[in-house]
Amino acid sequence: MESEQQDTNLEFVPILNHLPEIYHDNNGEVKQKHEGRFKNLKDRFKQIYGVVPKYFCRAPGRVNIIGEHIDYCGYSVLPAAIEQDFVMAYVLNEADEIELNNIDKDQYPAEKISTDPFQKFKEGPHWINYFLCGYKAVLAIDEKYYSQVTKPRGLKIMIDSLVPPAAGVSSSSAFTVCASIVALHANGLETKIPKGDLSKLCVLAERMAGTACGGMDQTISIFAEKNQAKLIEFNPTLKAIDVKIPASVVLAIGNSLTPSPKLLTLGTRYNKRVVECRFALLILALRTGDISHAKEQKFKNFYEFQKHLGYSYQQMLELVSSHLQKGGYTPDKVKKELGIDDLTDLLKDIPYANEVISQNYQFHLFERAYHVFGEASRVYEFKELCDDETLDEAVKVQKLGQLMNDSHKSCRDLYDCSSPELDEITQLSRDSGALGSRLTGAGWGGCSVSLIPKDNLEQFLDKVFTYYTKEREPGYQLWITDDLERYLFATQPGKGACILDPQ
Ligand code: NG1
Ligand code: MG
Repeated sequence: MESEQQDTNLEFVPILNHLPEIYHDNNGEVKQKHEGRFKNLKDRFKQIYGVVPKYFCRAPGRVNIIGEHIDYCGYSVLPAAIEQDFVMAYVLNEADEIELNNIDKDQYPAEKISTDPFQKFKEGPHWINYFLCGYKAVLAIDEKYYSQVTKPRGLKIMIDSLVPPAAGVSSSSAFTVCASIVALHANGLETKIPKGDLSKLCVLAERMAGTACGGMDQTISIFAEKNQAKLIEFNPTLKAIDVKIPASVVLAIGNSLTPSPKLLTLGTRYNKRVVECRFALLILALRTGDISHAKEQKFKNFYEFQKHLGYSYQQMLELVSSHLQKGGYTPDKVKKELGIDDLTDLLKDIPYANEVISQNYQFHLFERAYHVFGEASRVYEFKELCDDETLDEAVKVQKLGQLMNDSHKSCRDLYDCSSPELDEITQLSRDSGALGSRLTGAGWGGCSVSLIPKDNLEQFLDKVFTYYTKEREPGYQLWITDDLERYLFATQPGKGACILDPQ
């Protein structure tokens, strides 16, 4: 039976006692691995701070099963949390400062910051900014919440993350969410901010740090439940609805080994796509209504526009075909279409919009819009197939796989967010027995997700491992060779963020 989180205002981030319980799987393997990890974290904490940590907070990364680059257009997406998570061990600090150490001290050297939630982000893409995102989310964005804290508490924190960075499995949001919950807990707000508000605040905070993101990653990291994928609906209200992936299949994640550092490429990749969707929306609104639709920005996103028209996804696709041109628009052409001289006014809420405009000559409005409406419709088809109890299982999983393949094709050909390596690993996955395979997350590198019949899993993994052992061009980096399972692994939907009480 489908259970829905109807009212996000009734739920708070849980505090669980008994540390490794959430990491159990049916044969106990996962538990053992994590026990070692937590012991190491405690030991390192003691070495650095001279005391044992009082609490642990953890927030998972995610895999997006289907629904790519549509959350910021207002449409629903279908992710699941992965087992890999961010963990912060912590104690309160009597001094008014926050000390942060990371198990990986070479990549992430120690930092000390003040407890002022209104402090500026560091210049450039510094890792501490993700901590600040979570911290600000709770203590600097919504006065209703932060006014309840007279003096933010100092903290001593040790971080350990198993979420691969820059890989499309949302390490940034796992970091942000984890930091936000530590800030909640340290300042006595854990029973004051409902999960739904917390995830919206984390989205706003990540946008302050530069990415014009939607809300998929933060919401799934907070709302995920073990063995449940979720349909995340942002409209008309935020909901996380259970989706049962059929029992005969399993999901596997494969890292393409090409990192996709989002904050370094905002102007030409992620935020550019957000700008392209905005231009497409404004032109379509103008063509179907009066000039005020565009000038007054009556619709915040494609979802609101579609709702206003009362159109089906098919009708939206037809609208795109009749009113937008293939092959790109120059900024001057966009201005001409909209009958205005200055584009910046229409992009005020999009971070780095000026960089986007100055760095690009072509904006692919037809292609981006056509992807969005097709993908939004595939998400609901996927959910309906999963819910259909009358359909033969073999037919069902074959259709689910096809939707994932269609999604990849659309990301590659229309949204232009794939890469040669992602195309290679998704094709290899299909050739190795996957029913469907696609890029997951923002793309341009990072990971693939594949749907595999459970009975074929071993064979599938054996064949796809050749991606990692294959000879490649000199200079092509395969940065870990002794633990290939970090790059290719089967995954079950995992549990959402929580505070772990080791007592
Ligand atoms: P990743 O791939 O984890 O950076 C990003 C966005 C999502 C969503 C996807 C594409 C962030 C924090 N998340 O995820 O909101 O738009 O891309 O579907 O930027
Ligand atoms: Mg990210």
